[in-house]
Amino acid sequence: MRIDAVTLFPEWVDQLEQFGVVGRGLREQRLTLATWNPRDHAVRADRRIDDRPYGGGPGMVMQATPLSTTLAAIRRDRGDDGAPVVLMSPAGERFDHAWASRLAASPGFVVVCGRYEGIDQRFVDSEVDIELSIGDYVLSGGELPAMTVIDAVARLQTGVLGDARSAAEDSFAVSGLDHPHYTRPPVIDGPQGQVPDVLLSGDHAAIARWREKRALGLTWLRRPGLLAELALSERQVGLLQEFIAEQDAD
Ligand code: 58G
Repeated sequence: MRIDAVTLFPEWVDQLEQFGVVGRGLREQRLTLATWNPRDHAVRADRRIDDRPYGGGPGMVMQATPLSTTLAAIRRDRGDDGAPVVLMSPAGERFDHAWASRLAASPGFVVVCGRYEGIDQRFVDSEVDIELSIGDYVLSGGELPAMTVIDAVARLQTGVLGDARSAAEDSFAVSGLDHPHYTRPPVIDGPQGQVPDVLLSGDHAAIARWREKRALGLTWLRRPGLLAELALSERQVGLLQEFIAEQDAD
């Protein structure tokens, strides 16, 4: 998969290459990330790509032309593969696991990071295919949202997750939230210091059952709306009923 990012801070977005599973995916060439600075396509001699808003008001607006010229260069480089242009914006559709899966299954995308008060709407109208938001808050630029999307999509690429764990088994796809995790030591001082016995039992079927029950239970407790959207099997409904009965007993 190839991802192109349009940003006034390419060195920042390029940092993704250095860390974690995204960095590994990039280094092992399952993933290509190219950054593009619209300043390199500025029309003005001073390399500025912002101007004052028509109609007045505070702040500056990103000009359409340097962004369109940057996109044209990206399309030439990608060879017109029909990759969608994504704009990170608080006005966008909520970015969620379904969006991450959809983008992970595509040959890639171009993500545009806005700055200032916004982008000339004519660029949005003529060039942007999808507007995405990572949540209901405004940030000073689209870079952190874009890096969030890139991370979520990159870790779903085959080979980026550990071999033992496919994207299809990943949290949200099957049972909503993930089950709790434990590692050594087996006992830490305090009332909740014991690792649940089943995880030390070596009984893999019992462990899988416990994990799925806890995952469903946590989703029921914390994210009932998400639970309602899952197509639970009869077996999963049974596990959840067991979890609820155990909760009521406590
Ligand atoms: C229109 C208006 C286009 C995304 C503003 C672009 C971006 C939060 C999110 C902008 C963002 C989010 C200006 C700065 C958007 C730009 C950018 N803040 N919730 N800030 O995903």
